[in-house]
Amino acid sequence: MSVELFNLEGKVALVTGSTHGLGMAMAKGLGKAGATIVVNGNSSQEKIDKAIETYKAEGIKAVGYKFNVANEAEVQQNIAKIEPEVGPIDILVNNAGIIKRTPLAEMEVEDFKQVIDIDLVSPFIVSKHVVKGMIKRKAGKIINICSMMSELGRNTVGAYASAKGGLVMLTKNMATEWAKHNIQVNGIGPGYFATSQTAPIRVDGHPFNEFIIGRTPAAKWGDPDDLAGAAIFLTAKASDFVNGHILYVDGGILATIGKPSNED
Ligand code: GCO
Repeated sequence: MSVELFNLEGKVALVTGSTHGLGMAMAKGLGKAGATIVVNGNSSQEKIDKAIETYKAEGIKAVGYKFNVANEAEVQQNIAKIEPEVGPIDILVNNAGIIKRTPLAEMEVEDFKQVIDIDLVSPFIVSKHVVKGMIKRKAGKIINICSMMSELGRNTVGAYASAKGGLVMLTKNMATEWAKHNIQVNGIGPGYFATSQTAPIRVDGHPFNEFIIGRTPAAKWGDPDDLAGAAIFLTAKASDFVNGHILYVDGGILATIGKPSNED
């Protein structure tokens, strides 16, 4: 097995929502494998600048672009700047996402639509504008960040689950249309990870915290760094014939029905 299979030296990787959390952990993995990271966020320039410092402190080449992935005009303008300023985008990770935890019967339509817009429509928008260059160059790697909720339901996260379920089919359809151009489009489905998004349901004593630990064969929350290997694999030469696949990184949750609470 050659290390070349996992080498990203000379590649440019745009990772949306990479100022913190899973996006940052995956982007760091790609950066350490040699890629230049295009860091994206939409909350503030300060947050992006701070993230860039964190990447650079770890020896990673990183540049920042603030834009809203759900706004096509902003996406288009920024992609048009990134390509001449940093280089052609070889790798795109559609990671930016939000969650709203509200029972469906009480959820405002506007809130439901906002979740679909950011978690499902924006991977389409960003990919649409990045893939044009990939098609011209006859090479590209795209990862869509899916979820346990791509496969399973859970009370209060219906909008998020609808978007993440849709994202699996978007991944398969992108792979179907773009594979002939030597573009691989795959998904990563993270299980339950310790991030700011899960902070409210991870606190000690919260019933959900214990539930997840009991439900996960690995018996723990994932560490965001556990995702780096999957991200490197799906953006490197090692995965050149892997297309339309969802790689679940979940400590085994989807492999099992779970166990009664009185069982070891
Ligand atoms: C929830 C969690 C999940 C995770 C993750 C699981 O409320 O159930 O927030 O949805 O964020 O996507 O894979």
